[in-house]
Amino acid sequence: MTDFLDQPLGLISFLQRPSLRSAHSPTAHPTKTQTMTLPARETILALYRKMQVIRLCEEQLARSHQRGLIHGACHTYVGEEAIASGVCAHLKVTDVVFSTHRGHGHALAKGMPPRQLMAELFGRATGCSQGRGGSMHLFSPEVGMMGTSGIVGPCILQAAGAGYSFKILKTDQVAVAFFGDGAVNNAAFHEGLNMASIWKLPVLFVCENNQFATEVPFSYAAGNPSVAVRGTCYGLPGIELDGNDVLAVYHAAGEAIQRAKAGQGPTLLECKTYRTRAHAEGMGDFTYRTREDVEAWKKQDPISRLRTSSTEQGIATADDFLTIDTEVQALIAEAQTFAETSPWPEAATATRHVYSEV
Ligand SMILES: Cc1ncc(C[n+]2csc(CCOP(=O)(O)OP(=O)(O)O)c2C)c(N)n1
Ligand SMILES: [Mg+2]
Repeated sequence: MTDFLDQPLGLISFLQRPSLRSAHSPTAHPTKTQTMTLPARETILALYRKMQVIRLCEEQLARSHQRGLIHGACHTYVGEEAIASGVCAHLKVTDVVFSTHRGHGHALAKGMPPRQLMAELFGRATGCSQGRGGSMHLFSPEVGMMGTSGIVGPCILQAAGAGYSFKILKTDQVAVAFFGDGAVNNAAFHEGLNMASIWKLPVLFVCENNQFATEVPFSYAAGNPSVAVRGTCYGLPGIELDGNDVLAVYHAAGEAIQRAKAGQGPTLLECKTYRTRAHAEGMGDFTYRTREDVEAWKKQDPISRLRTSSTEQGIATADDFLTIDTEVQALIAEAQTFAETSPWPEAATATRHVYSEV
């Protein structure tokens, strides 16, 4: 048999090689058993609401992409909402987030209004980057959203750099880097974690391990399937958790941010999750993973999981969730109308913001 490595990359069919398929089935994905105190009911409902804002916004963006309203790429965060929501719930407006190509959820969780996000993807002057950036250049320093990026990896170094300046300036701010499993074999990961560790910087490294980098399974790309253990290599805590459990993420992020702010240095969180839409809108999805895998992971949907566990435990009622759903639907509908009816940037201003204007 021809060795896999002898084949041109284009001929590789991952589905023919079971060992290259997703390493974690939704029923077998590891969850660190922790004793967690449940947050207050208001916090749980706020987490639910934030996840719904991200989900409904992303679904609306997917429809808009199909209608040709979006200019440039559109990578949705559907299925991964618990991570941004659980982490950002602890952040103040002065704390900062450095994001990825899949960053709509990070922007919304950090406080960007959906209308500003949608208008940006539609290329309108009312977008957060005045319609010049699109999905992968979402900037809103006013709310601590320091940018999405089409380049995999640098957000890790940028967050370490921000942490370094917070340490020098003796502020109580924290910097967060969100990144995918595709970033952890990039040099930025190793340099960033090591420097943050030796200088005990107030940084939180959040790996969103959705098990694929575009179509490449992490189980194929990584000699060691655990990202969390790599923290130990650099002398910082690495915690693996169920990234579809918003309360687990909220709990772990809360402790990590407390450590960072107390001067005890950075933490690495590996949040196991799964994206349930294609890598980017308009791309095919079933050459490297199966419909069955995706359907199985949809059953681990973080939003329905929170709704079910909260109603079962008597924390909230079906009516509470329905009220939130209705409010969020109205918010997203308003954002869509705002974005569609917003003006285009003036052509005469096309060269503004290219060079510094003093
Ligand atoms: C430095 C760099 N290398 C390659 C790419 C091409 N690329 C775009 S998205 C992507 C996959 C990233 O996977 P991951 O980090 O796991 O994020 P996910 O898409 O799964 O959320 C790659 C390799 C890039 N944008 N930047
Ligand atoms: Mg990935």
